[in-house]
Amino acid sequence: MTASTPNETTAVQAQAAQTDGFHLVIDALKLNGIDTIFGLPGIPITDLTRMAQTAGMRVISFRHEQHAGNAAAAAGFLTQKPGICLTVSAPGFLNGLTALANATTNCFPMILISGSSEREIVDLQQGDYEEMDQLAIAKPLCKAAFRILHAQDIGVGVARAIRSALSGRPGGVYLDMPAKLFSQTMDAVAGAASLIQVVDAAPRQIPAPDAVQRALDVLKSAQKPLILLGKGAAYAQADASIRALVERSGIPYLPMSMAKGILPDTHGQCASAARSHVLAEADVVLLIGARLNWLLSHGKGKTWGGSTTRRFIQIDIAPTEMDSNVPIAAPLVGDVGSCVDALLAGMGSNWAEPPAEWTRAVYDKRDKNQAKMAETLAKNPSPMNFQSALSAVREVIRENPEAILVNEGANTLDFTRSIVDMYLPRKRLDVGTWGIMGIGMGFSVAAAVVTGKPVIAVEGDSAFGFSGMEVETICRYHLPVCVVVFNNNGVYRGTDVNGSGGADVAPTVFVKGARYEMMMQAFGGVGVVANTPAELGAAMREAVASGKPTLINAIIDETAGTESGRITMLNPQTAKK
Ligand code: ADP
Ligand code: TZD
Repeated sequence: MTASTPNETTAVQAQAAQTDGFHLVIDALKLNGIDTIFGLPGIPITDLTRMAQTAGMRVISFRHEQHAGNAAAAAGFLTQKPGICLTVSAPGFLNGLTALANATTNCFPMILISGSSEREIVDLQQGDYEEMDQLAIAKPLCKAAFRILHAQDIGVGVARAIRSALSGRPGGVYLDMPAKLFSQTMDAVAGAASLIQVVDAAPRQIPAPDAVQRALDVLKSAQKPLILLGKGAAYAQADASIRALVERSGIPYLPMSMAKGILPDTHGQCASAARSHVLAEADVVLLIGARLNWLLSHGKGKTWGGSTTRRFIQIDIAPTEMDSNVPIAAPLVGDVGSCVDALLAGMGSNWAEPPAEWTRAVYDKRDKNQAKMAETLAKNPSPMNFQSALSAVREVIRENPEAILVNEGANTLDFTRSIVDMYLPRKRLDVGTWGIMGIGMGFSVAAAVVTGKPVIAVEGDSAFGFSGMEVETICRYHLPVCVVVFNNNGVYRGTDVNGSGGADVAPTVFVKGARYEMMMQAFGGVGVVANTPAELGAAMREAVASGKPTLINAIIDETAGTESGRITMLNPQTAKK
């Protein structure tokens, strides 16, 4: 064997010092503090998942891309870092797309990265494996969409995706990566230099001083003020400032579903149990990170007492949100933290509390409604109804305030939201702006992975079915998730009959007495049947204490549910009447 010449050595070193598309994607994500990928492998991204894991990233592999996408969205909401969902082309991409659109609708930051077929073949429609013009399809369904064709552009592409997901109103971003990109090679030093570490991805947006003064003037003039907190306020992680504003102003507040816990639901100024009263009566409403969409009856009509003189102050990072449904008297455009701090500074130390007549009326109403609710919760019917089952869940959450509650269904959602108090911010994840079913197991996996805290998923039996197969994922990663299925044998309830008298069951009815707990047992987890609140509470406590994946099949009276829960009026037949 002859010794190599210096020139040959340099050539070998140069060859060794190459990088490729796979590694540049991983390095770009890691450089930006992203350490987890939720996805599902296959051509052309299988090696990317392997290499990411080898490179020290957490790769959580799902059974269906929609749930990986939902996990990425929830991770984004919880951490203020875009959650990453990685899928294969066409069908995998489409499976992830629902989650991307849902994330965008909810203002959650996530990035869907999908492998795709070769441009040349797709554009000539020559029939490639899983051919689809994914970029064009994603564009109208997300906040931004980009395609990276060259390895040297990976740094820019990833940086643009991160900045688009996080800055301004957060949302979903699509990043298209044709198969060929991954195997492209380039000089490793040049590759490293091409990556971008995004500086200040979500810049603070300071509200204009005159807008702050206008907001304060409107708030000061109120006789019956109300503060309404939305999930934008929860996302903003300005918990201490929000609490200070609520307490210093002395104004009653109402949290939207995912804003529960920014202040504990047991706080003296919480008006949740007097919701109808405060919405109908308030003369000035300060919205903090909440849109006046269908969930708030568009800011008008019966829910709002038919009033046309009420004035709104709205804090939102998106200027175009203002006047989207009703006039906004005092728009306060900026990030929640900066806006709330500016209001606090402007309020000074001698801010007058709202008239006692108003606050007394609100808290009297609340206390009365809570007493009524306590009576209902104390009943112990057999089989359980939603309220009696939730009296057990309520206690377990009270004992474990750090647990994350995931919640979907119709009646299961509505009753849980109003019965189960939350004590800490960002502990409640649910169906959000669309009222979408199927977020359950994806959100649960993400919550467990990014927080390490116990997760309790309270699921309607129909809702659970959308993502039920992910119990295997939960078992595979040994996640501390306790799924409680409220089993009432169907969608909304289990008692509908086939109008034709035929042999098929009605469209809303499932197999009676289904053994959901066996699904968890099938993968090595714990499965329990609960027939009483005591059994349910005991099984939940055991699950939280052990941290073992658990599914509790909670048997609920099949006659207990209401069609569509509390949004029955949106059904065309009901709306017609
Ligand atoms: P909810 O359903 O709880 O009422 P929405 O999703 O309707 O809440 O509203 C959330 C709002 O919060 C959106 O309009 C969004 O633009 C806004 N938002 C999100 N993050 C921030 C932030 N950091 N600062 C200000 N507004 C924000
Ligand atoms: N598909 C999707 C993706 N989202 C939806 N919201 C629906 C269908 C319609 N839908 C609801 O709005 S709630 C619900 C469906 C199918 C399920 C209700 O039944 P459940 O809950 O068993 O989950 P309850 O507690 O028995 O009402």
